[in-house]
Amino acid sequence: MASGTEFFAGISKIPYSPSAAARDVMCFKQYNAEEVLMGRKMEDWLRFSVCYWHSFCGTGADPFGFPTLQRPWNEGTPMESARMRLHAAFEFFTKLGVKYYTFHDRDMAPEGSTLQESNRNLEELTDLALQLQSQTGVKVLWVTCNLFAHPRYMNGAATNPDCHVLAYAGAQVKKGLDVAKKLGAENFVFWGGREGFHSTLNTDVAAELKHMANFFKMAVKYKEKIGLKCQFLIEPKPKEPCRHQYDYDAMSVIGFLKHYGLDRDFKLNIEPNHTTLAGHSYEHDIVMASAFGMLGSVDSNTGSPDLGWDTDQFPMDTRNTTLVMKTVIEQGGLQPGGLNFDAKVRRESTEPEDLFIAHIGAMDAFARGLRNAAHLVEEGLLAGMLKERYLSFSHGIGQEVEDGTASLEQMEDYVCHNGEPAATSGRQEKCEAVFNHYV
Ligand code: XUL
Ligand code: CO
Repeated sequence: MASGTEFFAGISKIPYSPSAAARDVMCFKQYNAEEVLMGRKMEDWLRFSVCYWHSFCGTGADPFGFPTLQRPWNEGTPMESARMRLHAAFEFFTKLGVKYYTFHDRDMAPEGSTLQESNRNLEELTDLALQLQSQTGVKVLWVTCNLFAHPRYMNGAATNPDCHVLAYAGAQVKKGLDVAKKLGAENFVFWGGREGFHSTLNTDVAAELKHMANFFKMAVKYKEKIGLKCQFLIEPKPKEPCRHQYDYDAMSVIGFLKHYGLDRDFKLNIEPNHTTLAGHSYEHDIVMASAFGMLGSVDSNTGSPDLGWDTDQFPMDTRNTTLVMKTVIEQGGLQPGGLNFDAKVRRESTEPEDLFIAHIGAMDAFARGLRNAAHLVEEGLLAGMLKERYLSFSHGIGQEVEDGTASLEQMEDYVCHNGEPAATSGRQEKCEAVFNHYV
């Protein structure tokens, strides 16, 4: 690396060793980037990405305790450490063999005391990022603006009651879009961290939602103006930090986008940890977003639903990864989105090696999920059972309901001629047993 420092000394490129022993965890046992499954390389189905904020800015600090993770790149002035962090991150990406990364503007470069200074910092750091990208071939899956950490955003960014704050957020997004273009980002994410409220008594909900929609319209317009070709994504989350978040879950965001005529300009970045916080099952929002043609990307992580807050753990459960990859295969892939590890090692996992082990384990869990899902989809047993369950819609009156041409009079006529419908088994346990065969 050009910085001259090797941050992960003693660790070389992670190999694929399918027959390695259980105790060998610094190798892939499932993820074989070049292997072709269902006509596509594993790396192209999975499109893994490492996130900058948890893995390179994270310190292990939590609301109850100080940093536990001693990272050599977090030393020096904010600009010095930003440069070191970038070198460390690219060393990590290349050793791990991941082709994409994601970042917030303020992870990449520190915020200055004015917008102009922040923009200069970001310009300098993204010059270096561009250089490292072309040296290594690593690309940006998505970039996003941090519109939630600075105190100015405490009452919201695009939904702030003060338009001065909204203007600051707009200026920040303008620069973020310029950076996305400069670095060739394939997507741009909006996560509405402070876009919500704590009390209905001090909040004009209708006004805030309209302002947020108009804010997104400004972003769409600027994207078109500068010829930025990336996909826009909104990431739903039901709570944390706000009590009520506007982008509660997939269906709330889809409803919002359709209401304001933005559904052609945005897709969704679904984070399963947020989905379970909304009280849904792990795969629920993946399936719902995909059903509407709106599943753009996945923040691959998991939570501890028994805790009820956002723990951003690495996704290691192969049942969950199989369910996600089943939907991804069924919709023909995630491109230009991918599987971004919005996940952090536990604050007790203090070794630099733990950062590798976490990513390797999660990549293997997804590779295993991909293998399982490909097998399941190729054999078509579940798809056949589903087809059979809805067979009555393939002919006669069912076909007319399907096409939207039927009337209530026809329904009445049909029942008068055919009487009571026969009971049919939903066969849930059979589906579960078949699914388990592949996991
Ligand atoms: C917060 C979260 C964010 C977004 C990007 O819960 O998931 O890190 O992914 O701002
Ligand atoms: Co996320």
